[in-house]
Amino acid sequence: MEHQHQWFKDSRYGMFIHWGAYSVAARGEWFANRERIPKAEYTDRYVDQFKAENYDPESWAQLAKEAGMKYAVLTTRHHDGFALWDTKTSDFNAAKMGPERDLVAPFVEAFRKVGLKVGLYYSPAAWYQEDYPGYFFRDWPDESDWKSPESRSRFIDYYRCQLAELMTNYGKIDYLWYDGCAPEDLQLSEVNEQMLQLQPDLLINLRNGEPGHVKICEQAIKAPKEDVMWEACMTLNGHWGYHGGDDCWKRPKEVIRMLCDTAAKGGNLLLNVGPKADGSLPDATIEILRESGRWLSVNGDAIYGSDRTPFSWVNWGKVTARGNKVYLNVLFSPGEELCYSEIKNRVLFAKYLSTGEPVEFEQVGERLFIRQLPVPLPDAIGITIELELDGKPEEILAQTSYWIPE
Ligand code: FHN
Repeated sequence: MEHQHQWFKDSRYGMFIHWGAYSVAARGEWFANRERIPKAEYTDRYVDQFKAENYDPESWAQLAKEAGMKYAVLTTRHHDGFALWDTKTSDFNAAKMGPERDLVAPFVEAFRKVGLKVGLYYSPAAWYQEDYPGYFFRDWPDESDWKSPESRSRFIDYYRCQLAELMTNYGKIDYLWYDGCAPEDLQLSEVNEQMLQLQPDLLINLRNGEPGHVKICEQAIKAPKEDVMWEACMTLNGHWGYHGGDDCWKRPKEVIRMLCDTAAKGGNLLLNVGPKADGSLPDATIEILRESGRWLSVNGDAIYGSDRTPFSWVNWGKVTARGNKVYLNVLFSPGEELCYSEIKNRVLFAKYLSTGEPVEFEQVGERLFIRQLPVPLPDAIGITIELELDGKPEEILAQTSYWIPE
């Protein structure tokens, strides 16, 4: 890993923000495609009604900080093609329509101000852009769908110019987050090279070809076989964009379980929020991030900068590691006695991470016993025991087979 990207590993946890004209409809970010809405109707009913009147990115940044997140990625332009910044490539943007101001600059300033890293999401797909093959494709158009070679090259000029604007107009950008929906080879390698010239320390996800740095896994926590930077992006309910009817919220404990899972596998969790059209965040989002952030504020050592562990799964939570420390993140009480039988090393010391209080333990051969675990667990989300080992964590048995095929 290049040194300028060390922040990504140290962070392990970020905020994904899906926000745009589609938030007006309050039924997610794909409704225009699913309901075959023509551009004129989309503009009248959604873009022109998108006012962002309560937009306060400082409150988003404050919440991200309270949640224990270390970076954030904003959707600067989603599949609808409506840009949240003052692009010169088209008037279909927030500075010319709807809010009638650039919404990207305040986001970058607010998150930078509280010391978080800043990422910009960009969707190569642009349903309502005149040279884009069209907006009613079930998924993504392919090569044969271009209206003409001329419209294809105009689209490439448009998309390259927009990316250059984003990587030039807002100072230092830490992360370029492509969405994997490019029709086909849009000169991606040249574009990524160009972005790295504009932003030498830039981290680029691997959803739009090489050069890139971060493998993306969506709505699942599956580590790539090779030990590379990777990130799982997950929704907090069932939608990325704000959906007024979707109350299937994940509980704070599920957020921490996901975070321990990605950290144990040497990856990051990019957890999504979907602000309403006015810019305010749903109450449930705020509550869940604050409560999971409370756990992280006293157990962060188990997550930030974690290494990929050689360990498998346990029946009381998740095991993470960093250096010669192993963290038993007990999320599901096993009762007073916890037995852990994966560590080859000698355990030198054990303590509760949140209080620093020493924990009595006994190592009998391959089995580690902790016998006076509090019942119920004093924290509704769970408690973490830090083990100091006599060296780099080693597993007794390497995991070679998986119930769930890779
Ligand atoms: O279609 C998009 C979806 O709306 C959302 O933006 C996710 C986030 O990773 N990406 C696409 C689906 O893969």
